[in-house]
Amino acid sequence: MKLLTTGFAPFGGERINPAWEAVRRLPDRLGEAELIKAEMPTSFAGCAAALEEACRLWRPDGVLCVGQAGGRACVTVERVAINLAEASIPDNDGAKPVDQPLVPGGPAAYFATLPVKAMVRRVREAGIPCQISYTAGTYVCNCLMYRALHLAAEVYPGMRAGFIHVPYALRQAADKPGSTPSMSLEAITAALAAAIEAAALGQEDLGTGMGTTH
Ligand code: PCA
Repeated sequence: MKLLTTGFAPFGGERINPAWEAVRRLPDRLGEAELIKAEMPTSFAGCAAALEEACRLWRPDGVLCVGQAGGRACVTVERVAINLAEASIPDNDGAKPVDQPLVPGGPAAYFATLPVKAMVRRVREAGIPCQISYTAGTYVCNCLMYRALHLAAEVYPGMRAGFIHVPYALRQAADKPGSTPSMSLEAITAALAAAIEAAALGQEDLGTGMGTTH
């Protein structure tokens, strides 16, 4: 499986983005996956254009995008992307959309088409805390996940897509309040590797119940 794996540029005053730091540390081959790595601009418009260009160029069988979720304590595999751009801080191009659809007239939401539960289980088996998330937010990460799934739906049938959010790296949390959760880049990279190995098996997702009660 040719898997386009992306991470974002730093944003919001951070000096690094743990998503791209971990993605760029991954090997070029992982199990059944041949990885193509690309850094995405943290910009609503820019990431959509960069993703379209990368898909046109590489024709991947799958797309796994990775982003920073500062404040989350574990690795989270996203289940759903929504057709909404609503920013509380400007993106790296200064855009701050409010109540905007990402794709006017597009579906309200898309579910991830990578095997979310199998990925979560594999990351946990690697000894790293991991959960399913049912919201990728309304900022640039949700935008990229929605765009990838929309591109698959409209242009590249059969291309699977999904998204993983990762916590701050240790060094980002070092000068934040003591209760700020973080994870080592080594652990984040190992989590991505485990998730990719599961995704690259190309199987249907597990039938196990994993949801939340609130
Ligand atoms: N995280 C942001 C955008 C880029 C990133 O790494 C988000 O969760 O939307």
